[in-house]
Amino acid sequence: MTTIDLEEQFMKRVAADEKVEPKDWMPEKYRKTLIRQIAQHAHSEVVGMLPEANYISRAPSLRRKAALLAKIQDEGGHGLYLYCAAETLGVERDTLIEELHSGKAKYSSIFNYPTLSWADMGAIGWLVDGAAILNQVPLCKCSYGPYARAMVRVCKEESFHQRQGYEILLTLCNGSADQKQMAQDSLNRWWWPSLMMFGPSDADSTNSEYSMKTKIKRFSNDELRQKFVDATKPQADILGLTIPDPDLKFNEQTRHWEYGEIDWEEFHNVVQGNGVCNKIRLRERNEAWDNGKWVREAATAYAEKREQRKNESKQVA
Ligand code: FAQ
Repeated sequence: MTTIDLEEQFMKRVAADEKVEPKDWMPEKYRKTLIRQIAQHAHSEVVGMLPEANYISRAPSLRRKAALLAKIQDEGGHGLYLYCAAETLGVERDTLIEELHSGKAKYSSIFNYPTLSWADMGAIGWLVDGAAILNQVPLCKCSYGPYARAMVRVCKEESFHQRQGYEILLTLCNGSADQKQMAQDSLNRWWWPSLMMFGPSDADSTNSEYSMKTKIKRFSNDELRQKFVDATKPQADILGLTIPDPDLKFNEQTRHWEYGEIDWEEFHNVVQGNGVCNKIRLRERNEAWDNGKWVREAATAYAEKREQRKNESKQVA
C-alpha cells in the first residue's frame, strides 16, 4: 500500500469515528500534532499546580485545605496520564520534561498570572477549571484512543474542581462587603485571561483546521469560548458579581452573549514568555524537579532491585 492509500484509509476510519490506537498506522502530521497538544496539556496541568500550591498553607479552614490539596494532587495525576498518553506516540517523557524546563515547550497562558488572594482559589476553580471542562469534554471523543480515554477521568475530576471553586466564591459573596469585593476583584483579574485559555481566534489558529479535520478537536477555539461565556454569565449573576466587560450583551437573535475585544497583544506576550509569572513558574518547576531527584533515584533503585530478585528466583527454580 502506498502512503496515499494509507492516508485515505486513515481518513475514512476517522470519518467513521473509529478510534486510532498507538500501533495503528497514522500520518506523521497527526502524530506530531497530538504530541504537541497532549504535551502542552500535560505541562499545563503540572505548572497549574503552582499558583494554587501557594495557598495550601493559607487556606482559611481545614476543610478548605483538604479540598485544595486533593485538587492539586488531581492535577498532578492528570499530568501523569497525559504524559503516558503522549508516550504511546513514541516520544520519551524525559524529552518532554526537558523541553518544559528549558522554556522551549508551551503550557497554558493562564498559569502565568499571579494568585493574589484566597478568592483566586475560587476564581481558578470556577473559571479556569470551568474553561478546561468545556475544552476537554469534547476531547473525550478525540480520534486518538489513549487521549480520549485519559480525558474521561480528567473531566470527572475537573467537574469537582469547578464546583469547589464556585462554592468558595459563593461563600465569599454571601459574606461581608470586603469578602464580596475580594471575589469581584478576583473575577476582574481572571476573566479575560480565562477567555484567552481557548487560544487565538479561529482566523489566527494555525492548528485548528488540521485538528478538526482529523477529529483531534471537535470544536473551534471561538466556538468553545462562546460556550464558556454563555455558561458563565448566569453563574456570575447568581454570585451577584459583574463580569468586567462593558460590551457584554445578550443577542436575542443568536441567543448568545456577545463579548468585547480580547487583548491579543497581552495573550501573545504571555505565550512568548513575558507574562508576570512566566519566569517564576519555570524556576519553581525546575526547583521541584531538582528536589525530587532523590525520589526518582530511590524508585529506580527499588525497581532494579526487584527485577534482580525476580531473575534470581527464576534461576533457582
Ligand atoms: N496558552 O493553533 P492554535 C487546565 C498556542 S488544563 C499558551 O489554536 P491548538 C487544568 C498553541 O499551542 C489547560 N499557548 O492551537 C487546570 C499554538 O502553538 P504551537 C490546558 C496557547 O492547539 C485547571 C498556538 O498558540 N488545556 O487548565 C494557548 O489547535 C486549574 C496557536 O494556537 C489544554 O491544553 C494558551 N491558552 O489550540 C490545571 C487542553 N492557546 O504549538 C490547574 C488541550 C493556544 O503551534 C488548575 N489543548 N496556544 O507553537 C487544546 O485544546 C488546544 O491545544 C488549545 C489551542 C485550544 C489550547
